[in-house]
Amino acid sequence: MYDLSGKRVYVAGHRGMVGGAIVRQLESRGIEVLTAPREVDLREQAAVREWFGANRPDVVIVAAAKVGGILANDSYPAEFLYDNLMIEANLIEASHRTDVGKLLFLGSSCIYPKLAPQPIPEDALLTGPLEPTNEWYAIAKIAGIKLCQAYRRQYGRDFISAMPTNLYGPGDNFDLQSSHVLPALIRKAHEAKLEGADSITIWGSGTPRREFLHVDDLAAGCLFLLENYSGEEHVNLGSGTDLTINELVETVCKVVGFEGAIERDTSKPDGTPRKLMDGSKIAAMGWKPTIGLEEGIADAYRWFLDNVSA
Ligand code: GFB
Repeated sequence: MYDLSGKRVYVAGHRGMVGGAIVRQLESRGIEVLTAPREVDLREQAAVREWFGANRPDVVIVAAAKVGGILANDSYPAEFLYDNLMIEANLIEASHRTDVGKLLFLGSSCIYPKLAPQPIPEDALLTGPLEPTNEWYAIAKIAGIKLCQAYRRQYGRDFISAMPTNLYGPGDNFDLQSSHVLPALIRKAHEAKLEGADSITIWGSGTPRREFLHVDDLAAGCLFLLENYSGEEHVNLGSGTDLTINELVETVCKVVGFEGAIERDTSKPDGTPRKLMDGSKIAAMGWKPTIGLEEGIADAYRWFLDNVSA
């Protein structure tokens, strides 16, 4: 439907895990990638307008966001709401002004109600209250979906949205305070193994269920949607399988080679009880992920060893 070859693609957020994976995949296909230097603060409307005016991309991928795990979301509600609103509003509006031919906005599975039906279909959006630990981020991401829809309706812009599930992989944030669960577990298990510790401590009860997608699968799904989808409704991007945090801990410990005990700090939040997305919409278009969880964790662990713990 939309051929990316020969297009100049601006990846906003190229320094992050998601943007980095998308850049790798575009470059491997020989597609020209544009990135903005660090000095262009995407929260500043004038700076964003100026960069778009000077660079005029054909395609825009909105992978720039203030992101973090459950504790970061809960601790910094102002930045998670304000920064994300500003970043997406500036990028989407500047794309409209400069006649960008196609835009992909990336959201998050936390846009859905806390107690949404499982697996969560796209039309569960705005049918119930959000999970309180991340409602600030979720509200910003819902606004981004709506901005894409509004510019599509009013101006006929080909702006689409994808909602990824919990992501992990090379380039992830391994800081124990601000990271998501998977990189945190890799770090905890690795350091405990090196120190010969008897146990690691995980947050919450371990019973919440989560779905994980390797970031290279996500990047492939994003390019697939850019080329094959044009519609108002956002599209779920997941792996199709979930597991409990306790099961995830077992898998991470197996990959890392840590055999000690697991302690639970129940003063930390569990968050939403389950978050498995219904991937049938993108599956019907002909896309599916290819990286299994254990294989994907081994890849993320290799990246951690080479880039973080080294
Ligand atoms: O990945 P995570 O931080 O975020 O936590 P969410 C997932 C689950 O893992 C929660 C548990 O039940 C945590 O309590 N957990 C166990 C840990 N040990 C740890 C640990 O050491 N670190 C962390 N971080 N968690 C995020 C949202 O929710 O999901 C974001 O806050 C975003 O907005 C993202 O949507 C995809 O899956 O709960």
